[in-house]
Amino acid sequence: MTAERTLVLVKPDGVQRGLIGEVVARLERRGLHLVGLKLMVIDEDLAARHYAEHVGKPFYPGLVRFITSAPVVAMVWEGPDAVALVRSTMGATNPAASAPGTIRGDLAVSIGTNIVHGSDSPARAEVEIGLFFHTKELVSWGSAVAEWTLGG
Ligand code: DAT
Ligand code: MG
Repeated sequence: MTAERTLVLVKPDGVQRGLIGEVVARLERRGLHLVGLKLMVIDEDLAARHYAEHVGKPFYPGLVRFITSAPVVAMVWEGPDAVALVRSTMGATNPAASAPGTIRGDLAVSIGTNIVHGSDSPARAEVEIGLFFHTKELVSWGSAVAEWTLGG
């Protein structure tokens, strides 16, 4: 089985609202495996690299202002199909369209402040993990319950 990795951010609104534990708990309960974690403030340069695909869109300046405005929690989660599993646990970008039961569908009302980021493809995940973490900050550890979550 190939384990995939993906970058997750608890965005400034999630940290300010005390939802770090809520996001971590949902991903842990889903069965994914945490391999990197840090609290940090994103600077303008990192924001520009992370959100490069959105440069030039009308919401881009506000997005950069928001993501650099207060600390975030950056994490790397691992598991089969980790990218897709995180995206489905997050819910749709616009909370008005996010299904109840998802992080955004349960906890967010605004597209600008939607609590959580997750990489949108395995290729993008690799790039984003490299932006936020040094290889030595990622810790691989054997999960004693893996056979019960991953089907052995
Ligand atoms: P996602 O975060 O679901 O991957 P995205 O990559 O399309 O969504 O956009 C990145 C973030 O930018 C998103 O979480 C919130 C913000 N954003 C996207 N579209 C927006 C819009 N139309 N108005 C305001 N903010 C927007
Ligand atoms: Mg995105």
